[in-house]
Amino acid sequence: MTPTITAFKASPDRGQGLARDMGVRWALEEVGQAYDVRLVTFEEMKQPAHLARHPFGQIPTYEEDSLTLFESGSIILHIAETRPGLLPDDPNGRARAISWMFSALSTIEPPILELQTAVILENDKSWTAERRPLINERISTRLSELAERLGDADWLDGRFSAGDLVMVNVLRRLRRSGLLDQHPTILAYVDRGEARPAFERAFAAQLEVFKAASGQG
Ligand code: GTB
Repeated sequence: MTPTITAFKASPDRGQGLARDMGVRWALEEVGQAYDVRLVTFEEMKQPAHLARHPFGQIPTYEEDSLTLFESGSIILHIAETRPGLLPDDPNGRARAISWMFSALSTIEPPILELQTAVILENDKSWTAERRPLINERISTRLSELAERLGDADWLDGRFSAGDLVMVNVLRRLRRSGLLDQHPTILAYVDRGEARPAFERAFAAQLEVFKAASGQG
């Protein structure tokens, strides 16, 4: 059965591919798996039909045969484990690629989310201006450490893997902050990820949804 994912009917990111369906689309494109998309409104996401798919009423979800998954990281891991192309064959390389997926989501992403919360949700609060340098510093430390490990390699551990896919997808969120510009190695790494044909197809697909929703299609 063709898998079905869920995505925003009208994404608040205005087609920039920053919502979490982007990584899932990208993974599906990398492995050459066709997919259907069920578009949901914010209201529909909180209705019983969607809550049965996702306990927290969010996107993305993934349905295939009798399996329903939520959490973009677990969905990408499932895609990578069930189709060739995103995880190495040797068990140790596979385990290391999965480590990079986890580190993207649990070590690199948290301070990036802090920044997004400060900028988008708490910009009017008195503490935001004071906190911004602290948050930027936390992010920059992680970027320096990541750059040190990446060195002059194209990808984190040999060939492109699900670890790179999740990492690049997390780092993309920093583009507007200007923080990537201070870390040219990481900026080039993100550029490399975004230049992959599978990324471009996934990006174009989510942009089409936004254009259709905003009458630009
Ligand atoms: N940990 C979960 C995962 O990785 O799947 C997080 C899922 C999540 O945060 N989903 C968001 C959602 O459904 C959409 S992606 N939110 C609705 C809700 O919680 O009620 C997060 C997102 C939203 C908007 C932008 N943007 O506008 O730039 C970027 C990212």
